[in-house]
Amino acid sequence: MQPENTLALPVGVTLDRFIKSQQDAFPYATGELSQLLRDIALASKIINREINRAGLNNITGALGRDNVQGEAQQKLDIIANIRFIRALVNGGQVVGILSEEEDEIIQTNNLNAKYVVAMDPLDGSSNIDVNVSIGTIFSIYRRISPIGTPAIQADFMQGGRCQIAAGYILYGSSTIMVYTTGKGVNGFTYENSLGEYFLSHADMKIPKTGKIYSVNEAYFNEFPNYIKEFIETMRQQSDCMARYIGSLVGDFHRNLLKGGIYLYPPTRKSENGKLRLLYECYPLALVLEQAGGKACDGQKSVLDIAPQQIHQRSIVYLGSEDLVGDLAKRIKNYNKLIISQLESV
Ligand code: FDP
Repeated sequence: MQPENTLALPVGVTLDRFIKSQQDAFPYATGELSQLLRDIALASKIINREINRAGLNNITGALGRDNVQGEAQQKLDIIANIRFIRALVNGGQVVGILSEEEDEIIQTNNLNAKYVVAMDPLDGSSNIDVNVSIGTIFSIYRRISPIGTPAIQADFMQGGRCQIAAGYILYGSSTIMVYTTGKGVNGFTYENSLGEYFLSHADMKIPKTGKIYSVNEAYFNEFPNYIKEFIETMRQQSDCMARYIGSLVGDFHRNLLKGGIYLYPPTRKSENGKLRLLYECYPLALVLEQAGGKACDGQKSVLDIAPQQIHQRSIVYLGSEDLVGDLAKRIKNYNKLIISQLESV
């Protein structure tokens, strides 16, 4: 006979309970950040549902207009944008939202709210129509504008180290929400039948080194020499692997679990890189640093880049400490060489 205690095994720790237990560790916490994280989780569940029905609902394909970055907006980009904004407006904890899909910051009219959110509601849009993993990335700041007034751009331009929470949702073979509030990184897998996220990846740590490099090699000939040399060195290692989905959240998540490096170097088309500092690079850099990895733009830590514009782009190298460290060293040596060559002219 099956022992009774194996008949109904515990389902695990839900995201809500986890958030609550973290909040209880801070005696003066008011619960507003916890509510905001729940609102983000709720929006992601709705988007997860939309994505799963995408092929059936006539919501794939381009909308026929470009976003502020000049990129063709997909219908699902817009749906995710609306869903997130609605969840954050109704949740009441956010005074302003910066979205990849909107030129200007969005005022929620929750004038007494303490927080602002910068987000890419649906990243990797070129993958939507072909059933490849896509993601949401978010970054949370405590506002610096006075309570009772609308959000201002400066609320979003505080710099990466001022983020009080950041994370992403990956809609992949399963849906997972990974986030940090500056005390480690935890991942929660979505259980469709219960409609709940459950803690599945506690205290995530990226391996110190790795064998995977993720870069769009179609641009190889355009990369600076130090990037070409770095890639050549990786290729020479036994069991090295090139893995590039072309969907940032998917590439990032795989490397976080397995160890590796994601590179978006300067190219002819994107001299300053392609990825957006405020709602792609900063949040992933915070997750990475909290998980023991490194994020840099070749000169400095991504979190130390001073923001100039809300939709600014950045060169970015994200990954295992040893790999990003090695690349940063090469870039430094290359820059020294250039300076000494210029001085000797
Ligand atoms: P996409 O243009 O499809 O939205 O954030 C932009 C992004 O995707 C990332 O998700 C992805 O890693 C990268 O661009 C892919 O760019 P390339 O096609 O230039 O490699």
